[in-house]
Amino acid sequence: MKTSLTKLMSAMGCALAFTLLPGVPAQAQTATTVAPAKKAQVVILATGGTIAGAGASAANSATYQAAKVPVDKLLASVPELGNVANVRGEQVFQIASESFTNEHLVKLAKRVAALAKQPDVDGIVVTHGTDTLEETAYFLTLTVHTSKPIVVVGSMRPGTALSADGALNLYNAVATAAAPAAAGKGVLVTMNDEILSGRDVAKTINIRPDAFKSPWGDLGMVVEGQTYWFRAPVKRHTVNSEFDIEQIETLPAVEIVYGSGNASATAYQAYANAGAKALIHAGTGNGSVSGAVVPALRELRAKGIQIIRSSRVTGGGFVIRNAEQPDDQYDWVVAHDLNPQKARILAALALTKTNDAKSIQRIFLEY
Ligand code: DAS
Repeated sequence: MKTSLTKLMSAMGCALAFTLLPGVPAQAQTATTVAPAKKAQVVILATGGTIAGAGASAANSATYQAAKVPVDKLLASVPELGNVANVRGEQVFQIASESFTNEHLVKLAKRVAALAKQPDVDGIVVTHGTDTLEETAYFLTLTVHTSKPIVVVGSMRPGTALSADGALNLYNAVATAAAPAAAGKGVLVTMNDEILSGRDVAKTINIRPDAFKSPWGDLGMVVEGQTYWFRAPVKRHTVNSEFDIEQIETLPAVEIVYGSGNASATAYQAYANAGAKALIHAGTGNGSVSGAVVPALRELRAKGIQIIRSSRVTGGGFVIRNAEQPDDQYDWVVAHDLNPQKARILAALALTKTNDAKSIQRIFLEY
C-alpha cells in the first residue's frame, strides 16, 4: 500500500528510502514515523586520478600530482558518505588515467563484475582520473552483466584546492550508487551534480568542473544526496550486452588516427604494421577522409584490417554511412555518434566476436 508521500517521491523518480512500520496503518505513517530503510552497501574501487590528487597549495587547482591519496583517506575525507550508504573501499590501482591501458580496463571490469555478483553489495563506485574516465565508463557498461548501479566519478581539481569538486562528486556518486532508481540504467557518471550516461559522456573541457557533457543530455541530477531522473538510455548495455567480461581476457589492438587536410597515410600504415586489427579514423566533419589517405585505407582493408570512420567533431550529430565516403563499396564501418576514443573501445570488443565489417556495423548501431 503506497502512502501519498511514497507516491509523490516515486513519481519524482526517487525511491522513498523508508520502510513502513508494521502494525501502524500506512495512511497514518509519514516520512517522520516510518523506520529508515536498511542503508545500501556500496563498494568504492579507487584507481587514482585527480580525485586522489594533491597540490602544493590551495591556489593550485590545475598544478598538482594525480593519484596520491589512498582510498581510505579519500573515504575519511568525506564522512558524510555514511549518511547515504554503508561504504568500504578497495585500492585497485593508483594511476593517472592517461595511462589506463586495456589491461587496466579488463582487470577493473572483472573486479566490478565479481563484486556485483555478491549479495552484500548493492552498488559500486569507481573513482578514476578524468582523462579517460569516459572510456572506462563505456567499457564497463558494455561488459559488466548487472543491473546494480555502477557509478564512475572523478574530479577536475585536487582535494587540496580552493573549491575542490571531488568531495561532492564522490558523495553524489555514492548517493547514486545507493539509489534503487539508478538500477538498470547502465553505467553512470556523476560529475558537477549531473548524472550522465557512461555511454554518451565525454570530457569536453580540460580545466573546469563542468567538463563532462553528453551530446544527448544528462539522465538526471543529484541534489543533497537525492537523485532526480529525466531520461533513460536506449542503447544496449550491461545485462543486455553480448559482451561479457567473464569471457574476455585480452583486447585486440585498435588505434586512432587524427584526420586533417594535410594528412598522410603514414600513421595508419605504421599502426597496421605494428599489429592493429582496426583503425579509428578521427575524420574531419562527417568522418571525412583526405583523398591522399583513401587508397592506403582501402589497401589496409583488403589486408583484413577494419576501417572505422569516426569524427574529430564532437558534441552532437553522428557519422552517416555512405555520406562522405562509399562505405558499402569500401566495406568500411561508421562509428555513428561515438567519438574516436569510445569507438576504439567498442571496436576492440566487437573484434572479440567477429571480423566481419557488416557485423561490426550492426554492433556500432546497437551499442
Ligand atoms: N591526469 C588526469 C587523470 O588522471 C588527472 C585527472 O583529471 O583525473 O585522468
